[in-house]
Amino acid sequence: MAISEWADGAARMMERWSTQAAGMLQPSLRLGVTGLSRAGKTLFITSLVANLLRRGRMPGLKAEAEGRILAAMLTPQPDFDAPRFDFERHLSDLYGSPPTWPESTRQIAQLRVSLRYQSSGMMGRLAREVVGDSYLNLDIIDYPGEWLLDLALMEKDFASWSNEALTAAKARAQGEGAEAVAGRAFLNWVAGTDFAAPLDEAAAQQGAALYAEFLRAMRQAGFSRLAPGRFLLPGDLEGAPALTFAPAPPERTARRGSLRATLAQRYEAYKALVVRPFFTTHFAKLDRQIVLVDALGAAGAGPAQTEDMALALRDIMSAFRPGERSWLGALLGPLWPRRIDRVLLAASKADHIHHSAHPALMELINSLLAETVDRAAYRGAAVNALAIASVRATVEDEIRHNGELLPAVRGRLAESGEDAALFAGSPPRSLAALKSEDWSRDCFQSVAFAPPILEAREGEGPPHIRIDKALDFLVGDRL
Ligand SMILES: Nc1nc2c(ncn2[C@@H]2O[C@H](COP(=O)(O)OP(=O)(O)OP(=O)(O)O)[C@@H](O)[C@H]2O)c(=O)[nH]1
Ligand SMILES: [Mg+2]
Repeated sequence: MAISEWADGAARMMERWSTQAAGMLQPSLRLGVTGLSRAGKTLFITSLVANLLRRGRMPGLKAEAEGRILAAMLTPQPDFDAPRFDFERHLSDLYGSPPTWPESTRQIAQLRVSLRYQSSGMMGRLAREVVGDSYLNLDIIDYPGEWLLDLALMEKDFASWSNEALTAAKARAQGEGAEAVAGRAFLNWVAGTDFAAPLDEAAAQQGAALYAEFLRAMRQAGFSRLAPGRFLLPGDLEGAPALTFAPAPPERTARRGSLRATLAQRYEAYKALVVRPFFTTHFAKLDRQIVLVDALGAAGAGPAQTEDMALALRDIMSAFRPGERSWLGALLGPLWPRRIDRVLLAASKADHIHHSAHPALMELINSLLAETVDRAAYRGAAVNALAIASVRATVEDEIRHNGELLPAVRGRLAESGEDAALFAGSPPRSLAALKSEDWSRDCFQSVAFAPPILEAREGEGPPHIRIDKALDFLVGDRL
Protein backbone atom coordinates (compact mmCIF):
# COMPACT_ATOMS: atom_id res chain seq x y z
CA MET A 1 0.00 0.00 0.00
CA ALA A 2 1.35 3.42 -0.94
CA ILE A 3 1.96 5.99 1.77
CA SER A 4 -0.16 8.53 -0.11
CA GLU A 5 -3.16 6.17 0.18
CA TRP A 6 -2.45 5.82 3.85
CA ALA A 7 -2.58 9.59 4.31
CA ASP A 8 -5.54 10.11 1.93
CA GLY A 9 -7.54 7.43 3.66
CA ALA A 10 -6.84 9.03 6.99
CA ALA A 11 -7.96 12.44 5.69
CA ARG A 12 -11.25 11.10 4.31
CA MET A 13 -12.02 9.19 7.44
CA MET A 14 -11.11 12.21 9.50
CA GLU A 15 -13.93 14.16 7.88
CA ARG A 16 -16.50 11.49 8.64
CA TRP A 17 -15.10 11.08 12.07
CA SER A 18 -15.30 14.71 13.07
CA THR A 19 -18.90 15.00 11.92
CA GLN A 20 -19.85 11.87 13.81
CA ALA A 21 -17.96 12.80 16.88
CA ALA A 22 -18.96 16.46 16.97
CA GLY A 23 -20.60 17.39 20.17
CA MET A 24 -19.62 14.21 21.95
CA LEU A 25 -17.64 14.30 25.10
CA GLN A 26 -14.06 13.67 24.10
CA PRO A 27 -11.53 13.70 26.88
CA SER A 28 -8.00 14.54 25.85
CA LEU A 29 -4.65 13.53 27.19
CA ARG A 30 -1.46 15.48 26.59
CA LEU A 31 1.53 13.28 26.14
CA GLY A 32 4.83 15.07 26.68
CA VAL A 33 7.62 13.62 24.60
CA THR A 34 10.68 14.80 26.47
CA GLY A 35 14.18 14.32 25.14
CA LEU A 36 17.41 16.13 24.45
CA SER A 37 18.37 16.74 20.85
CA ARG A 38 18.78 13.53 18.80
CA ALA A 39 17.21 11.42 21.57
CA GLY A 40 14.64 10.19 19.06
CA LYS A 41 11.49 12.33 19.64
CA THR A 42 10.44 12.86 16.03
CA LEU A 43 10.94 9.22 15.12
CA PHE A 44 9.08 8.08 18.22
CA ILE A 45 6.06 10.25 17.42
CA THR A 46 6.07 9.16 13.77
CA SER A 47 6.27 5.47 14.60
CA LEU A 48 3.81 5.67 17.48
CA VAL A 49 1.19 7.38 15.36
CA ALA A 50 1.74 5.06 12.38
CA ASN A 51 1.44 2.06 14.68
CA LEU A 52 -1.73 3.46 16.21
CA LEU A 53 -3.34 3.99 12.82
CA ARG A 54 -2.34 0.44 11.74
CA ARG A 55 -2.24 -1.60 14.90
CA GLY A 56 -0.94 -4.98 13.68
CA ARG A 57 2.25 -4.59 15.69
CA MET A 58 0.70 -3.38 18.93
CA PRO A 59 -0.19 -6.52 20.90
CA GLY A 60 1.42 -5.05 24.02
CA LEU A 61 -1.30 -2.39 24.17
CA LYS A 62 -3.89 -4.26 26.23
CA ALA A 63 -6.94 -2.47 24.86
CA GLU A 64 -5.81 -3.47 21.36
CA ALA A 65 -5.12 -7.08 22.35
CA GLU A 66 -8.63 -7.23 23.83
CA GLY A 67 -10.08 -5.91 20.58
CA ARG A 68 -11.49 -2.81 22.26
CA ILE A 69 -9.86 -0.17 20.04
CA LEU A 70 -12.33 0.31 17.24
CA ALA A 71 -10.54 3.02 15.26
CA ALA A 72 -7.75 5.57 15.38
CA MET A 73 -7.73 8.75 13.31
CA LEU A 74 -5.76 11.93 12.90
CA THR A 75 -8.12 14.72 13.89
CA PRO A 76 -7.69 18.52 13.99
CA GLN A 77 -5.26 19.57 16.69
CA PRO A 78 -6.49 21.69 19.62
CA ASP A 79 -4.01 24.58 19.37
CA PHE A 80 -4.61 26.82 16.37
CA ASP A 81 -1.26 28.57 16.52
CA ALA A 82 1.09 25.56 16.46
CA PRO A 83 2.13 24.13 13.07
CA ARG A 84 0.88 20.61 12.44
CA PHE A 85 3.39 17.77 12.88
CA ASP A 86 4.15 16.63 9.35
CA PHE A 87 3.41 12.99 10.02
CA GLU A 88 2.89 12.09 6.36
CA ARG A 89 6.24 13.50 5.28
CA HIS A 90 8.18 11.84 8.09
CA LEU A 91 6.48 8.54 7.33
CA SER A 92 7.06 8.70 3.60
CA ASP A 93 10.73 9.58 4.23
CA LEU A 94 10.98 6.45 6.32
CA TYR A 95 9.34 4.30 3.64
CA GLY A 96 11.15 6.07 0.80
CA SER A 97 13.75 4.55 -1.47
CA PRO A 98 16.23 5.05 -0.09
CA PRO A 99 14.62 5.49 3.33
CA THR A 100 15.80 8.45 5.43
CA TRP A 101 15.65 9.36 9.11
CA PRO A 102 13.89 12.63 9.97
CA GLU A 103 15.87 15.84 9.89
CA SER A 104 16.67 17.59 13.14
CA THR A 105 13.54 19.45 14.23
CA ARG A 106 13.65 23.24 13.87
CA GLN A 107 10.27 24.31 15.17
CA ILE A 108 7.41 23.21 17.32
CA ALA A 109 4.66 21.03 15.82
CA GLN A 110 1.55 19.35 17.12
CA LEU A 111 -0.57 16.34 16.25
CA ARG A 112 -3.79 14.88 17.61
CA VAL A 113 -4.69 11.22 17.28
CA SER A 114 -8.19 10.27 18.34
CA LEU A 115 -9.09 6.79 19.48
CA ARG A 116 -12.58 5.31 19.47
CA TYR A 117 -12.71 2.43 21.91
CA GLN A 118 -14.94 0.31 24.09
CA SER A 119 -14.41 0.73 27.81
CA SER A 120 -13.56 -2.32 29.83
CA GLY A 121 -15.10 -3.60 33.03
CA MET A 122 -18.69 -3.57 34.23
CA MET A 123 -18.96 0.20 34.61
CA GLY A 124 -17.48 0.58 31.16
CA ARG A 125 -20.04 -1.76 29.64
CA LEU A 126 -22.81 0.05 31.45
CA ALA A 127 -21.58 3.40 30.15
CA ARG A 128 -21.44 1.93 26.65
CA GLU A 129 -25.10 0.91 26.85
CA VAL A 130 -26.02 4.47 27.74
CA VAL A 131 -23.73 6.72 25.67
CA GLY A 132 -22.13 4.34 23.15
CA ASP A 133 -18.42 4.07 22.37
CA SER A 134 -15.81 6.17 24.14
CA TYR A 135 -13.25 8.55 22.67
CA LEU A 136 -9.81 9.66 23.71
CA ASN A 137 -7.80 12.41 22.04
CA LEU A 138 -4.09 11.99 22.35
CA ASP A 139 -2.23 15.29 21.87
CA ILE A 140 1.46 15.15 21.12
CA ILE A 141 3.96 17.88 20.36
CA ASP A 142 7.37 17.77 18.79
CA TYR A 143 10.04 20.46 19.21
CA PRO A 144 13.80 20.85 18.86
CA GLY A 145 15.60 19.14 21.74
CA GLU A 146 17.79 22.22 22.18
CA TRP A 147 14.81 24.20 23.43
CA LEU A 148 14.18 21.78 26.26
CA LEU A 149 17.43 22.80 27.95
CA ASP A 150 15.99 26.22 28.61
CA LEU A 151 13.58 24.79 31.13
CA ALA A 152 16.47 24.57 33.57
CA LEU A 153 16.95 28.36 33.27
CA MET A 154 13.49 29.29 34.49
CA GLU A 155 14.37 29.12 38.17
CA LYS A 156 17.86 30.61 37.87
CA ASP A 157 18.65 34.30 37.98
CA PHE A 158 21.47 35.80 35.94
CA ALA A 159 24.04 35.58 38.74
CA SER A 160 23.50 31.90 39.47
CA TRP A 161 23.28 30.94 35.79
CA SER A 162 26.51 32.90 35.11
CA ASN A 163 28.22 31.21 38.00
CA GLU A 164 27.30 27.71 36.79
CA ALA A 165 28.08 28.48 33.16
CA LEU A 166 31.52 29.92 33.96
CA THR A 167 32.38 27.00 36.25
CA ALA A 168 31.41 24.56 33.50
CA ALA A 169 33.40 26.49 30.89
CA LYS A 170 36.49 26.43 33.13
CA ALA A 171 36.16 22.68 33.64
CA ARG A 172 35.82 22.04 29.90
CA ALA A 173 38.60 24.47 28.91
CA GLN A 174 41.25 22.15 30.35
CA GLY A 175 41.49 19.60 27.55
CA GLU A 176 42.72 19.48 23.98
CA GLY A 177 39.49 19.13 21.99
CA ALA A 178 37.71 21.83 19.97
CA GLU A 179 35.39 22.49 22.93
CA ALA A 180 38.43 23.24 25.13
CA VAL A 181 39.79 25.69 22.53
CA ALA A 182 36.40 27.40 22.24
CA GLY A 183 36.07 27.42 26.03
CA ARG A 184 39.44 29.16 26.41
CA ALA A 185 38.54 31.72 23.73
CA PHE A 186 35.36 32.59 25.62
CA LEU A 187 37.11 32.73 29.01
CA ASN A 188 39.77 35.02 27.52
CA TRP A 189 37.04 37.37 26.44
CA VAL A 190 35.59 37.29 29.99
CA ALA A 191 39.03 38.01 31.49
CA GLY A 192 39.66 40.93 29.12
CA THR A 193 36.26 42.60 29.50
CA ASP A 194 35.28 45.37 31.90
CA PHE A 195 31.72 44.42 32.83
CA ALA A 196 31.25 47.51 35.00
CA ALA A 197 31.88 49.85 32.04
CA PRO A 198 28.92 51.32 30.15
CA LEU A 199 27.41 48.98 27.57
CA ASP A 200 29.49 48.54 24.46
CA GLU A 201 27.26 46.74 21.94
CA ALA A 202 30.24 45.30 20.05
CA ALA A 203 31.54 43.71 23.27
CA ALA A 204 28.14 42.15 24.00
CA GLN A 205 27.97 40.77 20.46
CA GLN A 206 31.45 39.36 20.69
CA GLY A 207 30.75 37.67 24.03
CA ALA A 208 27.50 36.15 22.74
CA ALA A 209 29.22 34.88 19.57
CA LEU A 210 32.08 33.31 21.53
CA TYR A 211 29.70 31.69 23.98
CA ALA A 212 27.56 30.31 21.13
CA GLU A 213 30.70 28.93 19.51
CA PHE A 214 31.64 27.23 22.77
CA LEU A 215 28.15 25.65 23.04
CA ARG A 216 28.37 24.39 19.44
CA ALA A 217 31.76 22.79 20.10
CA MET A 218 30.39 21.21 23.27
CA ARG A 219 27.47 19.76 21.33
CA GLN A 220 29.88 18.38 18.77
CA ALA A 221 31.82 16.67 21.56
CA GLY A 222 28.63 14.97 22.80
CA PHE A 223 27.81 17.14 25.82
CA SER A 224 24.22 17.95 26.78
CA ARG A 225 24.09 20.98 29.07
CA LEU A 226 23.99 23.60 26.34
CA ALA A 227 21.60 26.32 27.48
CA PRO A 228 20.44 28.81 26.25
CA GLY A 229 18.99 26.53 23.58
CA ARG A 230 18.36 29.31 21.06
CA PHE A 231 22.05 30.07 20.91
CA LEU A 232 22.27 26.83 18.96
CA LEU A 233 19.02 27.25 17.07
CA PRO A 234 18.19 30.97 16.91
CA GLY A 235 15.51 30.89 14.16
CA ASP A 236 14.00 34.33 13.66
CA LEU A 237 15.61 35.64 16.86
CA GLU A 238 19.03 35.65 15.21
CA GLY A 239 20.79 38.89 16.17
CA ALA A 240 18.00 40.05 18.51
CA PRO A 241 19.05 41.62 21.85
CA ALA A 242 17.33 38.75 23.67
CA LEU A 243 20.00 36.49 22.20
CA THR A 244 22.92 38.91 22.58
CA PHE A 245 24.17 38.07 26.05
CA ALA A 246 26.68 35.80 27.77
CA PRO A 247 27.49 34.79 31.33
CA ALA A 248 29.41 37.40 33.35
CA PRO A 249 31.49 37.04 36.53
CA PRO A 250 29.67 37.93 39.75
CA GLU A 251 29.75 41.32 41.46
CA ARG A 252 27.56 42.60 44.22
CA THR A 253 26.20 45.61 42.41
CA ALA A 254 25.63 46.18 38.74
CA ARG A 255 25.50 49.85 37.75
CA ARG A 256 22.58 50.79 35.54
CA GLY A 257 23.57 50.85 31.90
CA SER A 258 26.74 48.85 32.52
CA LEU A 259 27.60 45.89 30.33
CA ARG A 260 26.83 43.47 33.19
CA ALA A 261 23.43 45.07 33.91
CA THR A 262 22.53 44.92 30.22
CA LEU A 263 23.53 41.26 29.91
CA ALA A 264 21.43 40.46 32.97
CA GLN A 265 18.47 42.35 31.53
CA ARG A 266 18.74 40.45 28.25
CA TYR A 267 18.98 37.12 30.05
CA GLU A 268 15.71 37.94 31.84
CA ALA A 269 14.18 39.04 28.52
CA TYR A 270 15.19 35.70 27.00
CA LYS A 271 13.39 33.88 29.78
CA ALA A 272 10.29 36.06 29.50
CA LEU A 273 10.04 36.14 25.70
CA VAL A 274 11.29 32.73 24.70
CA VAL A 275 11.29 30.25 27.54
CA ARG A 276 8.20 31.07 29.55
CA PRO A 277 5.71 31.13 26.63
CA PHE A 278 7.10 27.85 25.28
CA PHE A 279 6.52 26.12 28.57
CA THR A 280 3.23 27.77 29.51
CA THR A 281 1.73 26.83 26.17
CA HIS A 282 3.04 23.32 25.85
CA PHE A 283 4.53 21.86 28.99
CA ALA A 284 2.53 23.11 31.92
CA LYS A 285 -0.48 21.14 30.70
CA LEU A 286 1.04 17.70 30.37
CA ASP A 287 -0.75 14.68 31.77
CA ARG A 288 1.78 11.99 30.97
CA GLN A 289 5.42 12.10 30.06
CA ILE A 290 7.82 9.86 28.20
CA VAL A 291 11.47 10.77 28.70
CA LEU A 292 13.56 9.50 25.81
CA VAL A 293 17.15 8.94 26.81
CA ASP A 294 19.87 8.05 24.34
CA ALA A 295 21.97 6.38 27.01
CA LEU A 296 23.74 4.18 24.48
CA GLY A 297 24.92 7.20 22.50
CA ALA A 298 26.06 8.97 25.68
CA ALA A 299 27.88 5.91 27.04
CA GLY A 300 29.58 5.47 23.67
CA ALA A 301 30.75 9.11 23.83
CA GLY A 302 32.26 8.64 27.31
CA PRO A 303 31.72 9.02 31.07
CA ALA A 304 31.94 12.84 31.11
CA GLN A 305 29.28 13.08 28.41
CA THR A 306 27.06 10.54 30.18
CA GLU A 307 27.29 12.40 33.45
CA ASP A 308 26.54 15.68 31.69
CA MET A 309 23.45 14.16 30.06
CA ALA A 310 22.24 12.84 33.41
CA LEU A 311 22.67 16.29 34.99
CA ALA A 312 20.86 17.99 32.11
CA LEU A 313 17.93 15.60 32.43
CA ARG A 314 17.84 15.97 36.20
CA ASP A 315 17.61 19.77 35.85
CA ILE A 316 14.91 19.54 33.22
CA MET A 317 12.85 16.98 35.11
CA SER A 318 13.03 18.93 38.34
CA ALA A 319 11.17 21.74 36.62
CA PHE A 320 8.35 19.35 35.68
CA ARG A 321 8.03 17.99 39.20
CA PRO A 322 6.12 14.87 38.17
CA GLY A 323 3.51 13.86 40.68
CA GLU A 324 2.93 17.47 41.64
CA ARG A 325 1.44 20.26 39.68
CA SER A 326 4.22 21.82 37.59
CA TRP A 327 5.91 24.92 38.95
CA LEU A 328 3.72 26.91 36.62
CA GLY A 329 0.70 25.04 37.81
CA ALA A 330 1.68 25.93 41.34
CA LEU A 331 1.88 29.60 40.34
CA LEU A 332 -1.51 29.51 38.68
CA GLY A 333 -3.10 27.68 41.59
CA PRO A 334 -6.45 25.93 41.28
CA LEU A 335 -6.92 27.25 37.75
CA TRP A 336 -4.40 24.64 36.72
CA PRO A 337 -5.38 21.28 38.08
CA ARG A 338 -3.28 19.12 35.76
CA ARG A 339 -0.35 17.16 36.98
CA ILE A 340 1.89 14.54 35.47
CA ASP A 341 0.92 11.27 37.11
CA ARG A 342 2.83 8.83 34.92
CA VAL A 343 6.41 9.03 33.75
CA LEU A 344 8.08 6.53 31.48
CA LEU A 345 11.85 6.54 31.19
CA ALA A 346 12.63 5.09 27.81
CA ALA A 347 16.11 4.13 26.70
CA SER A 348 15.83 4.81 22.98
CA LYS A 349 17.54 3.04 20.06
CA ALA A 350 17.50 -0.31 21.89
CA ASP A 351 17.76 -2.05 18.50
CA HIS A 352 21.47 -1.11 18.63
CA ILE A 353 22.02 -3.95 21.10
CA HIS A 354 20.90 -7.55 21.48
CA HIS A 355 17.78 -8.05 23.60
CA SER A 356 19.86 -9.94 26.20
CA ALA A 357 21.55 -6.60 26.96
CA HIS A 358 18.28 -4.68 27.44
CA PRO A 359 18.07 -5.28 31.22
CA ALA A 360 21.51 -3.67 31.64
CA LEU A 361 20.37 -0.69 29.55
CA MET A 362 17.27 -0.26 31.70
CA GLU A 363 19.38 -0.41 34.81
CA LEU A 364 21.66 2.27 33.38
CA ILE A 365 18.86 4.78 32.74
CA ASN A 366 17.30 3.99 36.10
CA SER A 367 20.57 4.74 37.84
CA LEU A 368 21.30 7.86 35.75
CA LEU A 369 17.88 9.24 36.63
CA ALA A 370 17.62 7.76 40.12
CA GLU A 371 16.99 11.13 41.75
CA THR A 372 14.19 11.97 39.33
CA VAL A 373 12.64 8.52 39.73
CA ASP A 374 12.69 8.74 43.53
CA ARG A 375 11.28 12.23 43.58
CA ALA A 376 8.48 11.43 41.14
CA ALA A 377 7.58 8.22 42.94
CA TYR A 378 7.64 10.00 46.30
CA ARG A 379 5.16 12.54 44.99
CA GLY A 380 2.84 9.81 43.83
CA ALA A 381 3.55 9.56 40.10
CA ALA A 382 3.88 6.08 38.64
CA VAL A 383 7.32 5.63 37.11
CA ASN A 384 8.50 2.86 34.83
CA ALA A 385 11.53 2.20 32.65
CA LEU A 386 11.70 0.43 29.28
CA ALA A 387 14.25 -0.14 26.55
CA ILE A 388 12.55 0.78 23.27
CA ALA A 389 13.23 1.32 19.60
CA SER A 390 10.82 3.50 17.66
CA VAL A 391 11.96 1.91 14.42
CA ARG A 392 13.87 -1.30 14.44
CA ALA A 393 16.85 -0.93 12.09
CA THR A 394 18.56 -4.23 12.96
CA VAL A 395 17.88 -7.95 13.25
CA GLU A 396 19.44 -10.18 15.88
CA ASP A 397 22.26 -12.48 14.90
CA GLU A 398 25.20 -14.37 16.35
CA ILE A 399 28.85 -14.03 15.51
CA ARG A 400 31.61 -16.51 16.18
CA HIS A 401 34.64 -15.08 17.95
CA ASN A 402 37.51 -17.29 19.21
CA GLY A 403 35.23 -20.29 19.04
CA GLU A 404 32.55 -18.55 21.09
CA LEU A 405 29.10 -17.53 19.82
CA LEU A 406 28.33 -13.91 20.69
CA PRO A 407 24.88 -12.29 20.56
CA ALA A 408 24.96 -9.56 17.90
CA VAL A 409 22.77 -7.25 15.86
CA ARG A 410 22.91 -6.90 12.10
CA GLY A 411 21.97 -3.81 10.11
CA ARG A 412 23.11 -1.33 7.47
CA LEU A 413 25.71 1.10 8.78
CA ALA A 414 24.67 4.74 8.36
CA GLU A 415 28.11 5.85 7.26
CA SER A 416 28.88 3.32 4.53
CA GLY A 417 25.51 1.70 3.82
CA GLU A 418 27.25 -1.66 4.29
CA ASP A 419 25.56 -4.56 6.00
CA ALA A 420 27.35 -5.49 9.22
CA ALA A 421 26.85 -7.73 12.25
CA LEU A 422 28.09 -6.14 15.45
CA PHE A 423 28.67 -7.55 18.86
CA ALA A 424 27.72 -4.51 20.88
CA GLY A 425 28.13 -6.10 24.28
CA SER A 426 26.22 -4.99 27.33
CA PRO A 427 26.14 -1.34 28.28
CA PRO A 428 27.48 -0.41 31.74
CA ARG A 429 24.80 -0.59 34.43
CA SER A 430 25.68 2.71 36.07
CA LEU A 431 27.83 5.79 35.70
CA ALA A 432 30.26 4.32 38.24
CA ALA A 433 30.58 1.19 36.10
CA LEU A 434 31.15 3.36 33.02
CA LYS A 435 33.91 5.24 34.83
CA SER A 436 35.56 2.10 36.16
CA GLU A 437 38.67 0.73 34.55
CA ASP A 438 37.48 -2.85 34.25
CA TRP A 439 34.64 -1.97 31.96
CA SER A 440 36.01 -2.24 28.48
CA ARG A 441 34.79 0.34 26.02
CA ASP A 442 36.20 -1.63 23.07
CA CYS A 443 33.37 -4.12 23.27
CA PHE A 444 30.76 -1.43 23.36
CA GLN A 445 30.77 1.26 20.76
CA SER A 446 27.80 3.17 19.62
CA VAL A 447 27.34 3.18 15.85
CA ALA A 448 24.57 4.76 13.81
CA PHE A 449 22.46 2.47 11.67
CA ALA A 450 20.82 3.52 8.42
CA PRO A 451 17.04 3.28 8.41
CA PRO A 452 15.78 -0.19 7.44
CA ILE A 453 14.33 -0.81 4.00
CA LEU A 454 10.65 -1.16 4.76
CA GLU A 455 7.71 -2.33 2.76
CA ALA A 456 4.43 -0.67 3.64
CA ARG A 457 2.06 -3.44 4.68
CA GLU A 458 -1.68 -3.35 5.13
CA GLY A 459 -2.58 -3.20 8.79
CA GLU A 460 0.97 -2.71 10.11
CA GLY A 461 3.11 0.23 11.12
CA PRO A 462 6.92 0.23 11.10
CA PRO A 463 8.68 -2.50 13.13
CA HIS A 464 9.58 -1.34 16.64
CA ILE A 465 10.60 -2.59 20.04
CA ARG A 466 8.11 -2.14 22.89
CA ILE A 467 6.40 1.07 21.86
CA ASP A 468 3.15 -0.85 22.38
CA LYS A 469 4.23 -1.55 25.98
CA ALA A 470 5.29 2.07 26.35
CA LEU A 471 1.89 3.29 25.21
CA ASP A 472 0.11 0.79 27.41
CA PHE A 473 1.89 2.19 30.45
CA LEU A 474 1.32 5.79 29.38
CA VAL A 475 -2.36 5.71 28.40
CA GLY A 476 -3.61 2.14 28.94
CA ASP A 477 -5.47 3.07 32.14
CA ARG A 478 -7.52 5.63 30.19
CA LEU A 479 -8.79 3.11 27.66
N1 LIG B 1 18.38 2.48 14.99
C1 LIG B 1 17.60 3.42 15.51
N2 LIG B 1 17.97 4.70 15.42
C2 LIG B 1 17.16 5.63 15.98
C3 LIG B 1 15.95 5.30 16.65
N3 LIG B 1 15.40 6.46 17.11
C4 LIG B 1 16.23 7.45 16.73
N4 LIG B 1 17.28 6.96 16.04
C5 LIG B 1 18.44 7.71 15.50
O1 LIG B 1 18.53 8.95 16.16
C6 LIG B 1 18.43 10.03 15.26
C7 LIG B 1 17.64 11.15 15.87
O2 LIG B 1 16.27 10.82 15.94
P1 LIG B 1 15.16 11.98 15.94
O3 LIG B 1 13.84 11.32 16.13
O4 LIG B 1 15.31 12.87 14.78
O5 LIG B 1 15.60 12.74 17.26
P2 LIG B 1 14.95 14.08 17.90
O6 LIG B 1 14.88 13.84 19.37
O7 LIG B 1 13.69 14.42 17.21
O8 LIG B 1 16.10 15.14 17.60
P3 LIG B 1 15.95 16.76 17.46
O9 LIG B 1 14.85 17.02 16.50
O10 LIG B 1 17.29 17.17 16.96
O11 LIG B 1 15.67 17.28 18.84
C8 LIG B 1 17.80 9.44 14.00
O12 LIG B 1 18.22 10.14 12.88
C9 LIG B 1 18.30 8.01 14.02
O13 LIG B 1 19.58 7.94 13.46
C10 LIG B 1 15.58 3.92 16.72
O14 LIG B 1 14.55 3.52 17.28
N5 LIG B 1 16.44 3.03 16.14
MG1 LIG C 1 13.14 15.99 16.13
